[in-house]
Amino acid sequence: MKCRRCRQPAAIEIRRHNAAFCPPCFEHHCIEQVRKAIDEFDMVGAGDRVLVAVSGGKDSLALWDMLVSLGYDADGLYLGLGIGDYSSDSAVYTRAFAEGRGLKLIEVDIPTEFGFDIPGAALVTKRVPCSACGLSKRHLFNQAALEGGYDVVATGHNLDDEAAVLFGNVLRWQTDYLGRQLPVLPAAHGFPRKVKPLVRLGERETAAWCVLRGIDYQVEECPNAVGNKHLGYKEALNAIEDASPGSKHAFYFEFLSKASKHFTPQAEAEQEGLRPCTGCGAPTTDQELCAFCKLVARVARATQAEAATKAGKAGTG
Ligand code: Q46
Ligand code: ZN
Repeated sequence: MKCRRCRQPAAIEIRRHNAAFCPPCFEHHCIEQVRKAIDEFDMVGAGDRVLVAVSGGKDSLALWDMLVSLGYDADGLYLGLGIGDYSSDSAVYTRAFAEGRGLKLIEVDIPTEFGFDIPGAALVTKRVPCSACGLSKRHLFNQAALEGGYDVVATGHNLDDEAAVLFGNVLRWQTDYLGRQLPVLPAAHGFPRKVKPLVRLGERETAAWCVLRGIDYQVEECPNAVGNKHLGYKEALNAIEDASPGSKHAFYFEFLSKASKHFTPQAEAEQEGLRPCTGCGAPTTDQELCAFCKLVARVARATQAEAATKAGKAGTG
């Protein structure tokens, strides 16, 4: 197989594009896909400061690397979730990447700063860990961006992720989610702009990018991802993609061009009722405290109650 661009021997085949590339032309292909996504959806303007949400995995580190390669002013934000070895190892990969390239990394450690970890929050709320995790990430990404004066928060969601989320939302016709499933959410109501510049790249491509660029990344999945619906949807779509290359791209991009506009009015209406949280000032549709402040208060109450029970037992024992 020959490289589509230079006719040298190819190293990676991208069936979706009916193309194969040698290593240097593959890097060019990835950068062009990111450039195209940014231009097509007006993701980042001239002079914008970008905060990249980095997890230590292949997608977010590849994204940070690509944005810097494209000349953007991009710093990283790492959230310590307190998920055992997975979190401590992810932090090591993220710091090594930033230090090795002289990039600025902001770290927010949830256990240190807010007194809980994601597994603990899941126990208290009696919900799956991803619920407290997603809520905390959204809140803390917004907060860090606003505090640091960033215009844009960029996340490493790739085509496989977005197609799988779309698949799940369509299976249940979750119209509120469908209205917000866009590669760009504009800045509004005190939220920074949110962008997903990797929507034109699949996860095989981001993994290959990391290998070619010598980026060491966290290969392990979060233990809480094992067996979740999202992975099941990815597998189902992979089977369809194998039989019919290009299906994922068509599913997601045709949704954006033909269907998403039917769902955005509902999502926009929900944004109208926003007011500042009485605890932290973040915009919220809830009464008084935002969902994150409620979570912090709830975990603190549970921890105090547990401590009081223990002290009581020690006193009577
Ligand atoms: S949401 Fe869930 Fe992820 Fe958080 S708890 Fe792990 S799997 S890290 S993308
Ligand atoms: Zn709040």
